[in-house]
Amino acid sequence: MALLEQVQKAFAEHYQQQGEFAFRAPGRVNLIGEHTDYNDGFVLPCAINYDTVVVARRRNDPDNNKRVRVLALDYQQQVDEFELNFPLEKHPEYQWANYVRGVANSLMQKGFNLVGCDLAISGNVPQGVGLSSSASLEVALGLTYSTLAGVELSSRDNALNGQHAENHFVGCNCGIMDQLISAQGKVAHALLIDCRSLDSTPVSVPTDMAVMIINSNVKRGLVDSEYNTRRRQCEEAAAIFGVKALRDVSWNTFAAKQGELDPLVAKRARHVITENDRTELAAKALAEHDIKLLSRLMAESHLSMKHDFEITVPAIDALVEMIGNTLGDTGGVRMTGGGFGGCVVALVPQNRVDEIRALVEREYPAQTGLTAGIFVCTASQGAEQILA
Ligand code: GAF
Repeated sequence: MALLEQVQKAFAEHYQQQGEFAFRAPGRVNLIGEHTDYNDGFVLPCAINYDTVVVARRRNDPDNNKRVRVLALDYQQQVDEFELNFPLEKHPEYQWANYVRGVANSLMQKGFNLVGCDLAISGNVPQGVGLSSSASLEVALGLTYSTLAGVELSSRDNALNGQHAENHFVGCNCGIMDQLISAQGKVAHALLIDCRSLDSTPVSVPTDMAVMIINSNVKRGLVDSEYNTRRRQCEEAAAIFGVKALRDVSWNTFAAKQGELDPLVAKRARHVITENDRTELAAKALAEHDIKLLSRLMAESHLSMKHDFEITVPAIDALVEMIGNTLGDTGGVRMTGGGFGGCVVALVPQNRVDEIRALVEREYPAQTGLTAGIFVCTASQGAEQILA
């Protein structure tokens, strides 16, 4: 059964009424530009054909019209209930509920007058593997709450609200990439996003190239603490250069002054500064179908994440090496997302997808004792209403 129908069915069974509205928002894969978003830099993600779906119904009992009830299909049908009174408190137990509360809380903080509702939520974005299931939930909820309240929320403001909820309510200091691509993704395109201006340029993904995502199935550990440490190191470097963010440091400036930085901080800064350059070049290469250049840039990006930013793990490195050696310059491969496990993204000629799949199925367990999950994705549309 399709995801929407499943959520509608669960909604009807649980609340004994049909849902009135439904919304979807996708996960994402980042082709290149890692840990650049919170440095005001460039990223090149695409939305993927895996979604979070929210089915909703406004409450029509006047005495209770600030009440929100939530059913989480992916968490053993757990439920949450709260009143839309600012400020909301965190759920004592369920982390998923903090996204639902956090998005509402951030909207109310901005003055939105939200209305009570019943919600049922489910998704097929793999969770906890760096494909932004949380951002897709935040963006789907932003669209749900604002539409139910009858207020305009631009895709950009929806993304910013999701990030605000994650930073200030859930407690993860993420950048804007994941929410923005989930809100603004475009079919068959990646977006080159300038994370300072938040302007984005669609770049078409060549039809003869497949976007493969290989989940290492390495349990991601220490993600939040390591992520926040990297952020601090980048801010420290920017302060030494006397700029707002590392986006403002050119390679020449960095090269001239790097000796003044703590060696570890210098490595972190070098990753961000070179990654920004690579990302702009990669967008151009993708647009011009220059796969050879793209292949080189993705390989360099991976090495920079491995040696300078130090966010890869051996199993991920093994995947990148085996796929990279086989693809040569006919495609590109690198780790994608925040790091410390998670997924690898590969741009693979359509006629080599089966070969790469067979390679990973054969070699990855032999080298690591792990089994990979393999998805062939299509670049998809950002968040939208799917039932009115
Ligand atoms: C995570 C964060 F949420 C993003 O904002 C981004 O920093 C990414 O890691 C690394 O590029 O997905």
